[in-house]
Amino acid sequence: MKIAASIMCANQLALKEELEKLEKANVDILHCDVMDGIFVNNLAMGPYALEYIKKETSIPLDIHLATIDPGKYIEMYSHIKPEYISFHFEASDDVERDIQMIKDAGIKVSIAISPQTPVEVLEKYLDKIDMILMMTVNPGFAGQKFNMGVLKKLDKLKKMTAHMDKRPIVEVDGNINPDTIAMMDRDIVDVYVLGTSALFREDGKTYSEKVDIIKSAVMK
Ligand code: S6P
Ligand code: MG
Repeated sequence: MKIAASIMCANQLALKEELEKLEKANVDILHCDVMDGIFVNNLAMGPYALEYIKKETSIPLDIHLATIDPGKYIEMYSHIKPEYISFHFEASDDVERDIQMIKDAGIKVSIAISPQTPVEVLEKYLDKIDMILMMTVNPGFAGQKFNMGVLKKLDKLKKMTAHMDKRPIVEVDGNINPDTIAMMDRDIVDVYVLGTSALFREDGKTYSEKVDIIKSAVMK
C-alpha cells in the first residue's frame, strides 16, 4: 500500500512547509494534478510550480494530466522527471504513441480513466503500462462525492488482471477517506490519493496522524 498526497489541495502559499510536513508523515508519492481548462473546467499546476516542488522534495512525483492532447503535455512535463505520468484514455487519439512517449522519457506510464469510462478499454494496454489511475470522482475538482460505480470497475479490473504475473499497480483518486476505503476491494488497490477529505482539511490532527488513520483503514 502506498499513500499519495494531492499537492493541489495543499496551502499553495506555504508549499515548502507543506512538503516538509508530508515528508514527516511518510507520504510515499506526491500526486500532482495538471488541468488545462479544456479537458476539465479548472486550471492547476504549471511546469514552473512543479519544477520548484521537484527540487524541494525527495518524495517521488506522480503527474496526473487532466488535459486534452496528452502528447503536448507529456513533452511539457517530462523534464521534471516524475516517477509516473498519467494521461487520460478519453483524451488520447493514439494511446500507444502516448505510452511510448512516456517510456522514451524514462518515466513510468499510467493511464487514467474517468468514472464513466468502462475499465475494459484498458485490456489491450495492461502489459504495457505500470499504473492505472482509477478516478473515483470526475476529474476537475477536489471535494466531490465518491462515484459508487467505480466499485464494480475495481472488481472487474481484479478479474481482468488475475492471470498476470505482474499487473500494473492501481491508484484511486477522489474522495478517498476511511468510509470510501471500507467499500473498496483493497486487494486491487495499491495507491490511495489523499486530498481535502482525508488530509488537507484542518481538523486539529497532524498529517502523520491522518496518514496513520488511512493506513489502518486500508489494513482493516
Ligand atoms: C480531481 C483530482 C484529484 C484531487 C483529489 C482531491 O480532479 O484529480 O487528484 O486533487 O482527488 O481529493 P478530495 O478528497 O478532495 O476528493
Ligand atoms: Mg488527480
